[in-house]
Amino acid sequence: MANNISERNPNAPSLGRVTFLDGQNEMPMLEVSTAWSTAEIYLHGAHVTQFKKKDEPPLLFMSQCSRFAEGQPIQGGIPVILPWFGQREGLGMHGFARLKSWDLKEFIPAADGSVSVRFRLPEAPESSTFPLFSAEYIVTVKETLTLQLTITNSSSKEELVCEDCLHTYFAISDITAISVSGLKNLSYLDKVANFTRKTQVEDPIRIASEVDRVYLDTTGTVEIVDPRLGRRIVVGKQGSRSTVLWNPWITKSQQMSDFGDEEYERMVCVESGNVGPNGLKLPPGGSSTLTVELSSTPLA
Ligand code: TA6
Repeated sequence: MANNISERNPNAPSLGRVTFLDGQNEMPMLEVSTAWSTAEIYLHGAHVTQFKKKDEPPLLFMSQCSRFAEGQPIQGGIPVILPWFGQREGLGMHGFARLKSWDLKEFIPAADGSVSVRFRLPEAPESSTFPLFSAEYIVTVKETLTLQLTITNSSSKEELVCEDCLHTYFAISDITAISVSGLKNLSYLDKVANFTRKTQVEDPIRIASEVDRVYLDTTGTVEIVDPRLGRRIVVGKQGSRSTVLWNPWITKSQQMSDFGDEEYERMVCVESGNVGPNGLKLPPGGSSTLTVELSSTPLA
């Protein structure tokens, strides 16, 4: 194995590159380009806003109405949800990690042509309601996109009870044309029906109304089949026991100020994490790593 760039295999893919740019609203972002793909990552929330393979449409959905502002979540891409999922009384929606500017610790153009970028969540006053914890996030770009979110309980005496989720928005041709598989027979909490616990019977799943489901105790891979785009998106994961499937449909889309009224037609969220009954309980010094690998292949 070449131990440095000068000894690289001449047949290896070209080295990846990282470019620092001013993104929307002049917020700092990185553009990562490899032989296979490009990705965009904002320091705000360590938020991946785009991943696109050279011969495919973008993999991720970004709302045209998204805000890019301090203290506001970016709408679309891959929100990093930590240390809680969902609404918390007086604390807001989906934690504070996605609202902070993460510290860029290093980026590594590897000999295999991939690029890994490592971020660290800075100390935050909001975390005073939790035992001391640290979070690191590594984004690896190649022909796939791999995300690794590690949370560590830095407290010497308290248990850290928290939730984590990579809340990925996928770009699709039309919500009525796609199907989602990999969730058959699983138990889920139906947030559209007041969190009623149900069992997934339909497989593959078709979406024709608002869907907001937290599937429990599942470690499996989920696939999104999009015949009109001619592609299959595969969501693989490790260190995750919950999968969330969400589409806001018409009414909720109209109620979201940072989301277009018709944008529900071109997106679906398949989110991977540990939420609700699958939430994390880390002993002092304990850590948990949530890994998600996103890939896509042409439909045969
Ligand atoms: O994960 C689904 C969900 O919890 C929905 O209930 C809806 O509130 C959505 O997240 C909001 O996501 P956003 O990225 O707009 O914060």
